[in-house]
Amino acid sequence: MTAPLDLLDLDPSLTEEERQIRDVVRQLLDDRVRPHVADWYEDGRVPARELAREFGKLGLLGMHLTGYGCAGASAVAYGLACQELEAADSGVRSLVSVQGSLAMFAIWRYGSAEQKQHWLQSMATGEAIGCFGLTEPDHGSDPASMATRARRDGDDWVLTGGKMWITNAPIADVAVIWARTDEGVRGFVVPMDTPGVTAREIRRKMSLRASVTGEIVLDGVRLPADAQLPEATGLKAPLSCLTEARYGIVWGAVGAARDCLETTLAYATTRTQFGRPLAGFQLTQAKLADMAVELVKGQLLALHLGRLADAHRLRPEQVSVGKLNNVREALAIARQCRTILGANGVSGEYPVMRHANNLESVLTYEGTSEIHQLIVGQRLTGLSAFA
Ligand code: TGC
Ligand code: FAD
Repeated sequence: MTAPLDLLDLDPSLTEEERQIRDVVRQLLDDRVRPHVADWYEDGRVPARELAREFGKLGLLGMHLTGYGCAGASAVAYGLACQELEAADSGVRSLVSVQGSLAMFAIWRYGSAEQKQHWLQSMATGEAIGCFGLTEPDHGSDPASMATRARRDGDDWVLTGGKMWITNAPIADVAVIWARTDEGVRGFVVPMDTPGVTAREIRRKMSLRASVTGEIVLDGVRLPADAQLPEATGLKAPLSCLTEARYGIVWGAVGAARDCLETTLAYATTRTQFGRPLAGFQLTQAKLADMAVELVKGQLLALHLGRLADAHRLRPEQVSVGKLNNVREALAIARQCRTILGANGVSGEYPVMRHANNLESVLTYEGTSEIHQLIVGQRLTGLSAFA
């Protein structure tokens, strides 16, 4: 028997191993995250280090990478893990995405043997936390215009500038920082205790409150020559890291939507008005049916992209199709679910408005919806409409 929301029987099309990984991740989140996440969200505090160690023990950090203690899981297995993580909270999925798909991936793909040896094992266990600094206060969607500068001084590099909206920055041990040099954009592995580096937490977020976000100031930060990622030349390098993280979001967003819909189905079948369950009204059923259809379409899309990734055939603009559709639809589902819960929909006792608020960030980060529309538009027309 498949779950009622699995209208298309997708579950049996997963392998036994994929289902097992998903179920183990779901259990960890049921035990360690779900009972507390509403409080973390309300307080704007999350025990990120503790969680990272627990996720590390389960092999979730850099899960799709190989070597250095990483699990070497398939893209579909990693996606299923992201779906479960974001069903708990988008901020918890972000912790894992930024660590594994951005910071670790950048070092794993573009780093020297020494950089990999030094950082990857401890990042895989969650002992060391990483962050990824691309966005700046004045340059978000257009990282090619970044102002952070790295200049040579003898054999050293000196970095000056600032990064904004950086997930995990205030708690990170290491940052992958992207900066402009005379030769173009380059990446640097920057220990956060390097003199000249400061990180300040961004408070008063109304979204992703169970995630730590910060600003990084780089004030004449002197780094040895070997801090540079040797294989990263040009903007293509950070953009390729984004493709990794965006892929996880394709799956994660449907996790948040699924959690909203499961909550709402249970609520609508038990709450009565006018002498019958909310779920018995045709208008409610129309909403539930439309949302369930969008959910399975999103899951199908994620699975299709995952199978392409495992066949090494996934292209960045295909990831944009998934990120654009699944985040947009997940947010629509969260908002619609909220209406069915009535006043309870605005309460933190239910996860729905938390997911809706989180998805506002997810819609913006890793490329806004408009940026993904333009990426797809460029693929369709052959014309770039960015600038
Ligand atoms: P453009 O000329 O199009 O591209 C420059 C070079 O990069 C290549 N490329 C990619 N390669 C791999 N993956 C991708 N996704 C790629 N996109 C482009 C491209 O082929 C080209 O290569 P080459 O060999 O010709 O040099 O660059 P552009 O300056 O026109 O910019 C294109 C645009 C707008 C799509 C890009 O700048 C963009 O994606 N902007 C959005 C910025 C963004 O998404 N930032 C995210 C920051 S990290 C974050 O938000 C983390 S949130 C926390 C979490 O993940 O949970
Ligand atoms: P802008 O680029 O100023 O865009 C504002 C609006 O203008 C958007 O609607 C956008 O779509 C639109 N727009 C921009 N250009 C165009 C165009 N050419 N055509 C049409 N519309 C356009 N960044 C990191 O580097 N690392 C992180 O870890 C990270 N974590 C984040 C965590 C959170 C909670 C948030 C909210 C953001 C995070 N970001 C991170 C930053 C994120 O990637 C940026 O916010 C995002 O790329 C958008 O940039 P911006 O906010 O500067 O918006």
